[in-house]
Amino acid sequence: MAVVAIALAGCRLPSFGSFDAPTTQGQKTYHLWQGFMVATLVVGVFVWLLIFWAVFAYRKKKKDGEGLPKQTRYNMPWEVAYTIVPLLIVAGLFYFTVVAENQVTQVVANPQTRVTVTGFRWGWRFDYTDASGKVLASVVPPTVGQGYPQMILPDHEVTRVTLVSRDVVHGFYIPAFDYSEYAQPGLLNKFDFTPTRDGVFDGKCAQYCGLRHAQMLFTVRIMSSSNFHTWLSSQEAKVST
Ligand SMILES: [Cu+2]
Repeated sequence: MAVVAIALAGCRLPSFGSFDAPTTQGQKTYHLWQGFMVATLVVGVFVWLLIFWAVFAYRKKKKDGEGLPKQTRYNMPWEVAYTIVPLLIVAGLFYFTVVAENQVTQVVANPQTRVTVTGFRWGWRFDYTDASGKVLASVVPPTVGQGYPQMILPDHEVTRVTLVSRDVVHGFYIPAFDYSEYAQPGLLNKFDFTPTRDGVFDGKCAQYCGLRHAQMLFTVRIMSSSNFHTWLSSQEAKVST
């Protein structure tokens, strides 16, 4: 059933409340979600049909006397079947989840762009570096009340995000990407984003971290690779002067 569900996920299915993510990684999660929802619907409709069939076929009729009707129990083949079939369904969902998670967390050896994202009370900063760790550009939060910082990503290129926290645990969450990751002090969480279309998306802290947690907002802008690299070089000039 799960196999059918995942196969169906390739078609134009509704989003079922999730986001049609603008990254190849987010697409894996998106399709997993669609597969889960189709599997859920198949099971749900099957159960509803059984319920309505039982309600109508075994309703109390005129010819039935008083008292309980014939009681049926201990049907071994059926009991074994309805134990094993759900176990198989859960095993299938588990399998596809592991496959999708591995695809989402897979990192390439040589990403074109690297950005260190630092969460702190209460904001985010984005430091673009080269492979050696030299800072090429920094996006820091504007002064309070002057808007929120923006992380810029190049389209159709791999960007390695190294996520860290300066103080407590924060949640780096971009709903439209179908992705969330903890920013933890003393830990470097690494993952890749490979954007597939331009746009601006909202991000926020998803882990309650104190008084101004609600102000830990940011946006993500995906722009063409050429525009991105023009922007990056203009920032490099600023950093070096
Ligand atoms: Cu936070």
